[in-house]
Amino acid sequence: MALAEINFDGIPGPTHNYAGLAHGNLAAERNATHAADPRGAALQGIAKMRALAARGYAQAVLPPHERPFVPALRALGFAGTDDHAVVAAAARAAPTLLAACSSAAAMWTANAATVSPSPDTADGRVHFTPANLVSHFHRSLEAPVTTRILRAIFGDPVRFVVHAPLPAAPQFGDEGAANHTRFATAADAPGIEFFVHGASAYDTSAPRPARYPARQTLEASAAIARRHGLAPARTVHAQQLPAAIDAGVFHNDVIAVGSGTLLFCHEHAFVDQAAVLAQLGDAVGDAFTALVVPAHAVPLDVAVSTYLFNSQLLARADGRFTLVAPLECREHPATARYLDDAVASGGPLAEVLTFDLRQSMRNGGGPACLRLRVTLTDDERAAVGARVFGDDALFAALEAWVRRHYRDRIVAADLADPALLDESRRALDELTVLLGLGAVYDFQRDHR
Ligand code: SUG
Repeated sequence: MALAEINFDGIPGPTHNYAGLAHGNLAAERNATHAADPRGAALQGIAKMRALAARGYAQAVLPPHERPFVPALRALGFAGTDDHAVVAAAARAAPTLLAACSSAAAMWTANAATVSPSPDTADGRVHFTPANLVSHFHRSLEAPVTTRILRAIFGDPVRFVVHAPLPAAPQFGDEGAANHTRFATAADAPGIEFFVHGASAYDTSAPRPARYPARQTLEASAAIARRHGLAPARTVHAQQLPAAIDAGVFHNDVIAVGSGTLLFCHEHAFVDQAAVLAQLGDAVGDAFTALVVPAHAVPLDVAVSTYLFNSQLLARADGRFTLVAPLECREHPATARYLDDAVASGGPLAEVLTFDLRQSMRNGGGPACLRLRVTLTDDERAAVGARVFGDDALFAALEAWVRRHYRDRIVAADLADPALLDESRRALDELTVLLGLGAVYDFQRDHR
């Protein structure tokens, strides 16, 4: 049964804005007062999908979430005769909470879930654990809706299990596939699943960052490996270097990316890095290759500002990889030089494609943040009922949909505009029909 990786990219939502909500995410903190362009954000994301699909890489989409999220505002005590009045009450009393409930952060689908393909799991089904994202309130709102959306797409219980998110407590902080990598020696071989945590919740003797939060715990990663039925011999856990988290590496995918038998990472990615690489080598086998970038070539702060490692590694027929990187990597001399040399050396990187994803990048989201990798057999793919797989017709329909509904400028004050709530709901209502998803949003369920 042929197994193929499908990239499920998030579509930036109609309320995309910069609110400085993510502590330790330097780009998001720096751009807090910038005006955002939701239309541009969505079109940049679709352009990346379109280009990769045109090169033959399987592409699918995950929809934005409903924002502003009125149920959360009501839960926080903002009341009113209708939803507009609730938004107005929040805008008056607590604009920061309105911004948190208006964030389009669900676009970063690398944080939607951790996915274990069927060859890796004890029961032979594809397992999904939606991330609880408890480290930030604005992101924690995503978990129940992501669960609902994944269940709408992967509804066949014979082939798929969409678990509930882990318990919503800091001890089980889980940020999904951004801290998870799957290696495999051949397309159909069982994978080696590599989980990276920021800290252990209970082992207080282990090192931890001093300045910024460690978002993923060892206990969360271990619970996911257990519930997905992964073989311990094919599961590796590692800890992120606390100094890297304190330098702005808030997820492992800001400092490492892996695929097939290749790991591309910075020299300051993991605690006891030599031991981690040796363990991966043992688990993956002789073909395992670590392409480790030294700090003298790309200092940690440059890795964070360019998002060199927040790239996609796409397998090629010749066994090498295409690196899909942010445009910022071409613009910085250190990363541009590193990539030119890497390609010229004839090593595992055959080609580098860069994309302008600046709207997302300003909130700390690069190419890899915007996609969730789901590896499926042909039968599993055929069992997906929703129309989420990308082809020219779908991309054209999505672009037209974005141009019809999205604004090209949003600043903090716009979040209070009652028309934005209506526009956003109209857009999402239409999208669920376009994607064949059914009523996945609260506003569709409450008002029908
Ligand atoms: O959780 N930014 C997101 C970016 C997530 C990037 N994802 C991966 N690395 N996989 C975050 O920090 C900023 C929102 C704001 O400030 O408006 C934000 O949530």
